[in-house]
Amino acid sequence: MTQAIVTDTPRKKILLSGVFGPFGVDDQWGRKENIMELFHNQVTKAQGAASFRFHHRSFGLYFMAANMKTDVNVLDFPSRERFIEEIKKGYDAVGISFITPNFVKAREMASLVREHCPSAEIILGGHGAAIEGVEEIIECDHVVKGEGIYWMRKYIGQSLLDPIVHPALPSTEMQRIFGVPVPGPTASLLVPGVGCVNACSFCSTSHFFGKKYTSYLGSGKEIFNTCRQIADARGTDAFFVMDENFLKDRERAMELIDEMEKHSRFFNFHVFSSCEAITAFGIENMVRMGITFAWIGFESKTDQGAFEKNNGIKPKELVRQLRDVGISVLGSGILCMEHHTPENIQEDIDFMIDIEADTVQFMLFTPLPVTGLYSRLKKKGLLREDLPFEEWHGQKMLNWDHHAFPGDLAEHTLKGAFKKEFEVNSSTIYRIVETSVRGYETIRRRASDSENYKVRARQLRARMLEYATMLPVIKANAVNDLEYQRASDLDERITALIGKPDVKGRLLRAGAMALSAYWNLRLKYKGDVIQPKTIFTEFKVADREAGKTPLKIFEVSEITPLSQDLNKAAFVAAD
Ligand code: B12
Ligand code: SF4
Repeated sequence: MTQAIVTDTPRKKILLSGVFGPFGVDDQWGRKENIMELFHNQVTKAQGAASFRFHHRSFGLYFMAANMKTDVNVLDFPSRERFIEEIKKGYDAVGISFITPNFVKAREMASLVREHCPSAEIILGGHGAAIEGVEEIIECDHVVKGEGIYWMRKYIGQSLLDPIVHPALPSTEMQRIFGVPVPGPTASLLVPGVGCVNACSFCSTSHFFGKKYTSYLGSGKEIFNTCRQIADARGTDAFFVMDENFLKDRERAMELIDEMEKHSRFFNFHVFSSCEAITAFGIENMVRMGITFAWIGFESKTDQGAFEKNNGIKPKELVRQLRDVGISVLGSGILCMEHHTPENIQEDIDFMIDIEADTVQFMLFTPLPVTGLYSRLKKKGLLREDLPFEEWHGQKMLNWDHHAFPGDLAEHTLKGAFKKEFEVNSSTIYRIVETSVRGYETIRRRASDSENYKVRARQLRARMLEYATMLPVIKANAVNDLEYQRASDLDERITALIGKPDVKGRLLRAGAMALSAYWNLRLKYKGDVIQPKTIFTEFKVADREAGKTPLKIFEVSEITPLSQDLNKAAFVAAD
């Protein structure tokens, strides 16, 4: 049954909020390890001043708001006081989006709603909603375990068959390396869909979305049209693709390439994808698609056969091939898995270092609610249910009893892994400059192959020039002699390719040096915590009808068989 649902329900006024800050500090609500930053939290955290400092909005909130025909306000990164001030204005419903480690914050917010806005219904959503029995331990009226747009549409009485709209959003708010802002508008966000069918046992996102993929943009054509509109609105052709396994749908990805080539519009994409999907899609196609960054879960030495997605893959070779064509790789590894002991874990750490990715994420093996791993360890009685949820973030403690890693051994092992990876492979920014040089060297030789390759060579040259500005800063802050030497050699290699920096290039380098000196002082005297700014966005129906929206939004989906299926799924999920 896929007919539209339209009711005469009066419009509701809704607040959608993320949890309150401050973030990344030890207080009654959170922990210092739980930083609201991707790289500094779990990737480049040991790299000192060279760590990437990026803030990302709570994207799901804007997606839901943009797709609802009712007045919705989005409150992102509020303080507790700002949240109270907002709910005192009065709402029919307050949606709280949270993840497991932010459980206590969500519980506090729900009780604040009951106190200051008692007439509002409380809706819990996001990955924290998967916590077993959450409805009993947090005051609430609804818990949404899974996809949110369709649930919200049903809640407000909106037709589920309305086209999906995609807001034009920056993928990052703040983007600095060594205190130097990355120039130009940040890449735009693109959300083609949520979930992944691979269902790796530890994976929260796959399990949360029912081990299936729910597509918002069902075809390559829809993706292309969305990209074109967003790129024109935001003035950048680069996209950060928030999709767990973007290349898995090969047909859709190939159609996107065709569209780009047909219209001579060549976007760049940062993607998440698994080894098996990358191999099936092919590196040549990744170049044609304009992929500049790939996040790949290698997890553990593949010859242990722990993950089907990595069967038969040679990780080191794959990474080398990708970097040789200018695609930076973030390799992800899991530490303190069941087979790990203090004696054998170094082998897996060294494996992740040896693949020579641009950067590495190390995460502790963390069973999170709703995953297969969680059920299995719970059944075995190994889950540490006494450990407060604030600690369930995978960057300090294990939330299960691993007899080989008692006390703080897991934390030490994790710290040691990040430190060694940095010292052996140098800073991530150095490696990213190197990848752009390697890519330019390869692709420029193929520039005459097609218009696509010609554009890709030009893009790589521009990227190389932009990143090369950082080389003096990298040298001045090198972690060891090896990094200093590597950065000096790379600078010479760039000079040999395109000559010495011109006046503008020299000025940019001097500017970067000054900013990095300031950043080092800031770190020394004020510490490294940076809080994201509060963002309040009003999505009003009247504004939308008058053609005014706080963010540009685009109707992107046609009613395809895929979205029909999705509607069926949404009926089931919402009932
Ligand atoms: C972007 C991101 C971040 C950003 C956070 C941005 C922000 N402002 O919150 C950064 C990089 C800072 C970050 C940090 C962390 N993250 Co994070 N992050 C993600 C990521 C990659 C994408 C989330 C996203 O935008 N998805 C796209 C949108 C459209 O989907 P969505 O958010 O899930 O929203 C949909 C539904 O969930 C639902 N929904 C969401 N909220 C609500 C609210 C209501 C009311 C309703 C009805 C529905 C609803 O509807 C939406 C549309 O369908 C996910 C993985 C993933 N691919 O989803 C991990 C993920 C959410 N992060 C996770 C974790 C654990 C963390 C960290 C602890 C770091 C870490 N150790 O991994 C820190 C914690 C930071 C903090 N202090 O809170 C886990 C959560 C696990 C869990 N079960 O709770 C995830 C799932 C990754 C994983 N490990 O599997 N993260
Ligand atoms: S391939 Fe990646 S996104 Fe998909 S289930 Fe496995 S870990 Fe999750």
